[in-house]
Formats: sequence, C-alpha cells, structure tokens
Amino acid sequence: MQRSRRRVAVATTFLACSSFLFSQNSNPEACPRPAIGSLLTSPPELRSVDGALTARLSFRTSLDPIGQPRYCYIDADGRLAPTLRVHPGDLITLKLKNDLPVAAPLAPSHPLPTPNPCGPGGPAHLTADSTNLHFHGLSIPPACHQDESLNTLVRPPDSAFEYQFRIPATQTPGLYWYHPHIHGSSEAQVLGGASGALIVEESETTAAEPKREAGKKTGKGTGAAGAETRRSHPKESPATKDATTNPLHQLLPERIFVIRDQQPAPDAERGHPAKDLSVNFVTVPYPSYPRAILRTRPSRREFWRVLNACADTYLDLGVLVSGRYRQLGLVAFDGVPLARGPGHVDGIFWQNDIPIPPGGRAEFVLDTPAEHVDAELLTLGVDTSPPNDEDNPRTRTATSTTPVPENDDANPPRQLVKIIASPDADETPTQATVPELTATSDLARVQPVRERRFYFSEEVIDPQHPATSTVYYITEQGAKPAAFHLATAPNVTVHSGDVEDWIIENRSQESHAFHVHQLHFLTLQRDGAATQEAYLRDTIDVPYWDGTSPHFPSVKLRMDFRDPNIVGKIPYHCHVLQHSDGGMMGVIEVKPKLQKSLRDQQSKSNGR
Ligand SMILES: [Cu+2]
Repeated sequence: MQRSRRRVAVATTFLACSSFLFSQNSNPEACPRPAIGSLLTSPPELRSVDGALTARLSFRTSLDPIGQPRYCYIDADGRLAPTLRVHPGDLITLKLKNDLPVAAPLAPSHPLPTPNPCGPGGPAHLTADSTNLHFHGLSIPPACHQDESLNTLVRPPDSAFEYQFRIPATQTPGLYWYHPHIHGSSEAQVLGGASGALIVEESETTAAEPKREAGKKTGKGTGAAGAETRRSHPKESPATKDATTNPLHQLLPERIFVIRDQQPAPDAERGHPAKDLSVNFVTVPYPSYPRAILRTRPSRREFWRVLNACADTYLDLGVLVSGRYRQLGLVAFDGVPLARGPGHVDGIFWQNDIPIPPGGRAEFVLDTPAEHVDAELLTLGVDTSPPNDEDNPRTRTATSTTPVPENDDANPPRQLVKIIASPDADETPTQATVPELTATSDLARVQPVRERRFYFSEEVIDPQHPATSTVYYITEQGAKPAAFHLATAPNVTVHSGDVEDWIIENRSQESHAFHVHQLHFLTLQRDGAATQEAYLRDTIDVPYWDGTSPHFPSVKLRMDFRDPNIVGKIPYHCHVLQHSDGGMMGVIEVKPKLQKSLRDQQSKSNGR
C-alpha cells in the first residue's frame, strides 16, 4: 500500500512539472497516436545504408485527450519512434534534439558532478525537461556520446546532442531498443511513450552466400521494398543438419510489436490495472480492452519480435486460437539466440506463453490461424506482489466493503490484439531470418574471479508519510543500503577481463527486474537450483518474497566483463522504472585489464 501511495505522489509531482511545461507550450499533435481499435502496422524504420545510419530525433511532448502527458521521438521525416535497423559494424550517428518546453530546475536534491563531463555545458542539477538516450542491450562503450546515461543531460536550449557509436562486430543479431535514462524522470518519459526498437540484422559479410549475392544485385534497401528484394528466398539457403542448426533458420514474414504502458485515466475506477497497455501505440484501455487489429495471412509461419517497452509492467504473452494456446517457438531472448539445450524440440523451445519483464525482448515463431478462426494476442497478467496482499484486486471478494486502495502493481490478464487471418491481408513490410541456435555460452565454463551477493529491498522512511518516503535499494551484502543519486560513486569495481558470479536476492514483497547496461549475463541458478537456461539475457525477473519463506527468491548470474569495449562506468538497476527512479540502482566501474601477475595475486587473495 505504501508503494501505491508513493506512485500517486510520483504522478502528482510529475503532473505538476507537466502542467508547468504545457503552460509554456503544447502542441496537441506533437506526439500523435493511432485511434483505439486501429489496424496494427510495424513501426516505421530507418535502415543503415553502406554501413552507416544517420538520423535526427526530436524529443517532444503533448497531452493526450484525457490530460495524460505523452513523450515521443520523431525523425526529420516525421516518423514516430522509428525502428533503427542496422548491422554489426555499422556506424550510428543520432542527433537528439530536445524539443520539450523549457522547465525550471528541480530542487537540487540530486546533485550532479561538476563540471558535467558529458553534458553540452549543461546545468549541474536535473531539470524536469532533461532527457538523454540509452541503447539497451548493446555492448558499446559507456562513454560520452556513446552509451553514457548517468551524466548526459540534454536540455531544450541545447543544440542537438550527437550520439555516435559503432555496432560491435560481435553484437548478436536480434531485437534491442532505445529509451531515455534520466534518473528520476525515466518512468515518466517511458510511460509517456519515449522508446523505440533497434534491430541488429545478420552481418552481411557473415550471412549465407545466397543472401550476400542478393544484396550485391539490388543494393541496400532503404525501405520495405529494399527489405524484400535484397534478401534471398529461404529455399535458396539450405539448412545443414549439424548439431546447432535450427530448422527454422529461414526467412519468414516479420512483425515487430512494441508494447508500452501508460498512465490510466485519472478517474479510472478503483481496481483498474495500474497501467493501461498499448501495442505499437494503439491503446488497449481498461475496462473493455478494445483490441488492436492485426490482419495476417492464414496458416503460415511468421517471425514475431516483441519488445516490452513498459516502464513498470510485466508481460506474459500468449496467443489464443479458438480458445486454445497456440504454441510459440521461442528462438531468442534479449537479442541473443537461445542455445541448444534441454527443453527444445528440433531446436525450438515451444511454449504456451512467454513472460517478458519490463525492458526484455522475446523473438518467436508462430503459425498463424486458419481463415475464419478466432485468435488473439493477450497478456496473462502477472502477480508482482504476494496474492494475499490486501489491495490485490484478484484476491478481493465481491462482498468486500472496505474501500479498495490503489494498487500500483495490479496487472490482470488482458486481451491486446485481435488476429484476423485472411488471404487478402497485406504482406508484412519486412522479412527476417530466424536466428540459428547458438552453442551453449562459453561463460558456463569460465571460472569466475569472485562471487558477490546483492539484494533488492524497500524502506518506508516515515510511516506517517509513506507517499513521499518509500525508498528503493539494491545493495551489495555488507554495504549500507543507500538510494542511488547521480553523484553516487561507483560501488562495485571490477577489471576488464573479469567474470564474476552475482547472486541477486529479492528481500521485498514485490518483484524486481535486474538489468545491467553493456553486457549480457548467464543465469546459473534460480532459488539456489541450477537452471536449464543455457542462454544470455540482459534483464531478468527476481520474484517477490512472500513474507514468510525462510529463503529469499534469488537468481545467480554469471557476469561477463571480458569485452574490452565496455571499460568505464556501467549502471545496474531494477528495470521497473518507478523503482530505479526511486533509488534502486548502482554503478560498476570496469577498470582496464589487470596485468597477469596482478590477476594471479587477486585470485589468490580471493581464495581461488
Ligand atoms: Cu524493482
């Protein structure tokens, strides 16, 4: 309940800032949205051409018809939240212009280092109109103008801020994303819609020969037509039958779904979900959840890429066909193809539903329904706090007479998309190659130099005023819990080349989603038991503690700091942005590689 009140407080503070912003300047059309119940299309795209992608993104805001703030990225040609489609090795240049109305500085409760090392000469404290970009899942340097999200503040008076980085040659092809990462404002901006997908395609130099030939003939496309003409037909790319071959390693019609959450109408009835959801900006609001419409061709295999761009909301996606779960063939998580291992059938992990924490991505194949068959995409709802929580609407009876308190975790099952299969449906604008399965990550065999233990916890500082005093912590065992502020020094030091095992416990009674910038980790254990997850992630759910179990829920992760690209300061945090804004964040300093002799000494002192 304390959490809920804090949620209200955050919204109130934010709306106060917003009303200040909008009193200055508000174009209601600045961040347009499709109508409820619209036909779904994949987001517009910007493609790299000849190894480079250059774009200018304007960061804007407007109020929606019910008075909730929207935020959005619009490119120079008016594309809303364009998907950036790139290849390993490409040079990306993004100019971010902050076109928010100018706001007054916030109270300097979050001092920044001075002088600000990454800012364009900006202020030494946060303002309500600051923004920046984080490239979630990319192993690019945490350096100014690349993926530095702690000190980079772009304000409206500033000229466009230039991000420039190269997609690493080793980046696995898959789904990534971009979003603002301003401490204290991340939740508000992402809830308002500030996010977009980033797809790394197979390197053209390593793609199968027929594909490269096709590319040479037609050149690189810059639009949908280019996408279709420059790729080979799947039949031209015969699969070999080696142990890691995925029988679905083929070109399939591709669909991209960006699922976002947003503030519900302020007068929504009590018991409503904490957040409404949208799919590619088509809102599916409480209480009737009018579905977005997807028209597709019947009875064929498609490749779906789903980004959970929600600020706070966990998803558990399923597809119902005639009331039964259609099997979803999971092939990649968080941009990384799954490794061959237990649980797969012919190289595919088939399942009824796919849970995706905030920030996570799932890529899967599914067979579309036959013509005239009812089908829909839905989220099954996720309990992120104990089911006996008195404010959980699922556990309340119809005869309850006590007022229903706000529940900022309520996340019931909801339909999202009505799927209509018809032979005359438009073809998808893009096709994509389903990734090969990988061999089990070599991380499984690496000897870690150290094991650390962290825990998520929450604290109500003043029970009389929980609205403003709940603090969120992630703490290394032995340290004193402290809410993160931008001036906080790095609290973990590692050296480039290190591999460490991190145990993350959840000592609070709501779920948290551990995320680390710059790297992917291997999940070794859940609750102390070995997992069968032979694949890498960058975001993972750590379920809530029920308040009585003798052990806290936990995950054990193998953290990989071997990539020489990622020396610098790397944030780790809960990807429920309400929590990270509220302090649940820390910083790892990755120092340059140790000489071998020093490393031996270090290992010795660690008892290994
Ligand atoms: Cu959290």
